[in-house]
Amino acid sequence: MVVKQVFDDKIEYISIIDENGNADAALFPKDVDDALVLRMYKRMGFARDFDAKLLSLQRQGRAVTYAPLLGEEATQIGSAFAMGEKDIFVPSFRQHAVQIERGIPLELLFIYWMGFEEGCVVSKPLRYLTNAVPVSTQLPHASGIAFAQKYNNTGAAVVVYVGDGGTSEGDFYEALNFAGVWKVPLVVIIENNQWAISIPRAKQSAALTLAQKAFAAGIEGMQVDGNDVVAVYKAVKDAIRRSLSEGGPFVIEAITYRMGMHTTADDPTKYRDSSDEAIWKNRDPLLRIRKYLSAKNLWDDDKERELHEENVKTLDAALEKAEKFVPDPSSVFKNVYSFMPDVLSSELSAGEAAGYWLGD
Ligand SMILES: Cc1ncc(C[n+]2csc(CCOP(=O)(O)OP(=O)(O)O)c2C)c(N)n1
Ligand SMILES: [Mg+2]
Repeated sequence: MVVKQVFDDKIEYISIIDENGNADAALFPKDVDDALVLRMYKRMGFARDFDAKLLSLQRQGRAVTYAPLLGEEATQIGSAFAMGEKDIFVPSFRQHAVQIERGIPLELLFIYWMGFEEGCVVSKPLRYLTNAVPVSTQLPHASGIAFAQKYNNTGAAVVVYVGDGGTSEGDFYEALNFAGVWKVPLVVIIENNQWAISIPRAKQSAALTLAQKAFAAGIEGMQVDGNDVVAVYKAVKDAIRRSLSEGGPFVIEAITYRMGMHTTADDPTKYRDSSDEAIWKNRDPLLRIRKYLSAKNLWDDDKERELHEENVKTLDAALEKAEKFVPDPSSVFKNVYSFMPDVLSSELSAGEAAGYWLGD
């Protein structure tokens, strides 16, 4: 009889700037200077203002629905800053801050949340997929796109996002399995915000970490403090570099918290303990960087106010354009495929002939 250990691995968790704004000097990435931290802080502030604007628009009936990112700014901004120009971004439906940083016009994002198909049209030459609302369907797509990058030797990686709940879907495992076998340049960011609508993380999986799900596919996994923008930046940057140089995928579980509701159709007070919310309020991703920068005399209340005023101006200008947008209902038939298949063109003609959408 033989008894031997045939599998042994570990999950590391990294955090660099803590809740009080203190940085771990030994872990601090060499390619991150004060100017970069400042830039990332400002963009987190922009993301928060964007979020507040969309929430307010929805409450006024000027947007149909919205999935807030409040609390998840560091995961999104840190990872967006880590991506290279060529890298391809594949979101689920909550990564508005990444969309903004990747250059998707603000106006288009407003148009999307106003419910118009045109908001889904990829803004070329940017390299990304549009939101995937069916949970985890973006993952097999991302694996396939990553395979194409390897096959065509483009030197680009694919960065795909999925929620904690999304890791329970078959698509998640299938995408990881494929990525592991073909060693594609794929970085999977599990944006673990502790909730999948009303299902808490503990009821989502009995696994101690979600990152360890990577191991079954022969992929490396790690956890990062998802409320620490510097730690996320470092983790994602390293993962992209490694996935390209060693031709293998990587899974990063970013531990964060959905401070708001799942979407504007949801009310978390019905299922969530407010004491939990208070704990995470102290871990606010903006607060710690503000403390970090203030201690270095790089930030103060005046700068904060100016930033906010500037953000509101930028957002209002984009919104004004978006609200003048006249949608074309036939666009639901367009942009689905690179060409319009017969079945869609005959439906489009029938619809036009019946005048379905020409009236009020
Ligand atoms: C296949 C599928 N099942 C169910 C839903 C309904 N639904 C939308 S979001 C969501 C929860 C997603 O949770 P998570 O993956 O943690 O992402 P988060 O919303 O927290 O960002 C569910 C169940 C859906 N959109 N698609
Ligand atoms: Mg979630």
